Order: sequence, then structure tokens, then C-alpha cells
Amino acid sequence: MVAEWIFANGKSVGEIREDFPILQTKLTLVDHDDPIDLVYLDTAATAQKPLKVIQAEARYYREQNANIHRALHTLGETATALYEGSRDKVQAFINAEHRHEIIFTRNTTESINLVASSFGRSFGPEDEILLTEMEHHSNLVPWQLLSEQTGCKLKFIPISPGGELELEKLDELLTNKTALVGVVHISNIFGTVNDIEQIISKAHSMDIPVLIDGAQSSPHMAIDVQQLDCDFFAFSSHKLYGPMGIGILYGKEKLLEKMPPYMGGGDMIRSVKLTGSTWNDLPWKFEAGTPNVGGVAGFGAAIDYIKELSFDSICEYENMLTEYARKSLSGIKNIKIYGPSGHRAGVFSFTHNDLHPHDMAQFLDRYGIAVRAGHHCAQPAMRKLKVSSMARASLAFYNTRSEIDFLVEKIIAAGEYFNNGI
Ligand code: 7TS
Repeated sequence: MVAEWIFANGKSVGEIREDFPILQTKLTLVDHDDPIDLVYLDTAATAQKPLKVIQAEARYYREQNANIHRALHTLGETATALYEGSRDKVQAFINAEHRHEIIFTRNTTESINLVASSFGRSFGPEDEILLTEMEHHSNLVPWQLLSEQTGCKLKFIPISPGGELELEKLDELLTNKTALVGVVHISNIFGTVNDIEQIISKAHSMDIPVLIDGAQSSPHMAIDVQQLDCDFFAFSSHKLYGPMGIGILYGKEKLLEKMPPYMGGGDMIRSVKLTGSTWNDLPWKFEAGTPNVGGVAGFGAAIDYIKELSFDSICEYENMLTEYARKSLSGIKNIKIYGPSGHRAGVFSFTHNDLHPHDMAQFLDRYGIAVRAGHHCAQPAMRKLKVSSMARASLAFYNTRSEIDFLVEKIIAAGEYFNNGI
């Protein structure tokens, strides 16, 4: 059935896989004679890149490389047009009202740090920031740093043992002191798709702005920031099939206008005197120094690629694959899968009764299966569940049911191997 799946661009899953050079290469293991196929199940850490993305970045360096916004020569204008053209693509991709609401950063982490440093600069000891217990460290530590600097307090929406937010506590947690709510859209450990619509609507009824960490949602569902009405939305190109080193911060114009610059330097200024400076317009006020133009060009190509596939068909295929993986993994004896059974993304963290997640990941690696093991940069959530480490398999539209069957087979084999060894 999956083999016959056809995406909106007319391609089958097999043909889609051919778009990704790394999925065609073989892995050479240290003590294996023959190279083996890669079974890449770590897309939540970073997605693989289609050839068009690699070519766009390479083409920039081969044919278009120049610094932007400052050159009068043709090459500089070409590079500027490429960079600003990608901004237009991102604007359309998330349906932002204005192109200047799109700021290029290095990654989701930097996007959130930008908001914490700049928007949070005016916070004081009377202010509260409401986060959740399932945040990735990148939506936690910047607020801890801000709390140290300004005295503002951090509060948390608790998580249930099933890896869901206890939203019934939201009404008492939101107070007239809450200055910002920051919440992850899709959890990178549980795969939970959080009800951010409810959170945004409740926060807005009290005039509280909301920041969404969209690192894990933006690759798997269409994002419409105007419909969501979120105030900030942070995500990374590298999780969205684009190059590393590019992040995006969407912010509502009226908030970005009022915020002070995050970093100082070239490009973000209008005029500089020895004693003080004035700032450039949005979005450049927040883009100090020479940016990663080649990466931004590659990200533009990633957006084109996703648009061609269409989120309708990506979601339909990934939902089917997620349900198949959930059912298959649930059938394995001695493993525990974390996160909800429904309304979830293809991120499956699990532990095995008989072996450590790191042993599991290393065992699977012997068969070319790439999964992640560890705390997944969400230590508070792990601590709450009293688990120090989990193995995690995460899916994308280039994965297949036979890869999941292979994963299941090898998880079972790992259990048998370690049991026999004891
Ligand atoms: N937020 C979430 C929910 C994430 O999953 C990640 C990265 C980030 C923020 C940070 O993104 P970055 O691009 O700034 O690094 N998550 C993971 C992961 O789960 N495994 O490796 C990186």
C-alpha cells in the first residue's frame, strides 16, 4: 500500500527517496565487510536534504557569492535578491502578514534567545513567564537566564505521565502578572501535538503574548501564523529539509517594532556616531552582521520542495506511517513507549526493560538504523517521568513501512541479544 503511495507532485515514496542523495549512499561500519543501507529514523534531530537544496546552496557559492545589502555590483545585487527572495518564500510559507515580520537567525534556539533578550529586557521581578514542563532546553534556559538578570519568575504548565499538558491548570496559572507564554507546538520527546490554539486564545483574552516553539511542528504541518494568531513563532531550517545554520523568527510587527535590537553591528543600523546609533527598519534591525546567505538560499529551495509535495499529502502519508509505527512498536514485549496514542506526531521515545537506551541505539546502528538516545535536551520532562534516558525513533515522509518493520525486528533482536548475554 505504501509502495503505491503517490504524493501531490506525482511521485511515489520510492521516487521521493531518490531526491535525497544520502538515502542512496551506503554506510560503512567499522568491522563490517559490506556497506549497508541507511535507515534514517532521526529526523527530529535533523532532517535529510533533497538534492535541490544541496544544489541551491552549492550554486550560491559557485555562481552567486557576494555580500548582501551593501554592494553596488551585479553579483551583490543577485545575492541580495536571492536572500530577500527567500524571505518572501518564508512569509508565504507561514502566511505572515508582512515580509518584515520574518527574521533570519541561526536556529530555533537563537530565535528564542532573541525574544528573551530583547522582548524580555523590560521584564522585572513582578513579571511571570509561563512555560511548560515539556520544553526543549532552548525554550527554557534563555528564560532562566532572563530570570537571573531581571528577577522575573518562571511558572510551568505541568505534564501528565502520558506526556500531555495539563491544560485544566491553565486558568489558575495565567495571572495578571503573566508577561509571556512560551510553549512547544510538538514535543520532541513525546510527539504530543499541543493544543496551542486553546493556549493562545486564553492568553490573548488577558492580553498576554504567546511564543510558539515550532521546531518540530513546522516540518510536518502547514503553519498559518495569522490563523494561529501567535505573537512569535520560532523554527529551524535544518529540521525542515533545509541547511543547518538558518533559523527563523516570526514576530508580529507591532511587537518587533517596539523591541530593542538583539545584537549590534553592521546592517542593523541606520546611522552610527561614536556616541550612539539609530536602528535600521525591520527585519534588518535584528540581523546584525553578514548572514548565512547560501543557507538562506538553500532554505528557499527547501520551501519550494515542500510546497511541491504539499502538506496535505505529507500529513496524510506521515499520519498513516505514524499510526503504523505506533501499532507495530506497541506490540513489542518489554518496551515502553512514551507520549499519547492519538493526536501525536511520528516521534517515538521508548525504553526497554532489559537494556539501556544507549545500548539499544548502538545495537540498531549495527544494522544501519539511526535513532537517537539520551535526554533529548528535555531533562525536566525526563526527570518528571523518572527516566534518565530514552531511545527515540522519529519519522519523515521519506521513511517507509518496511523500515519500521526492520526497526521492530531489530528492537526485538536487541532484547534477545542482551538477555542471552546475561
Ligand atoms: N525546540 C524543539 C522542540 C526541538 O526539538 C529542538 C531541537 C529545538 C527547539 C532546538 O532547535 P535548534 O535547531 O535550535 O537546535 N531538537 C533536537 C532533538 O530533538 N534532537 O536533536 C535536536
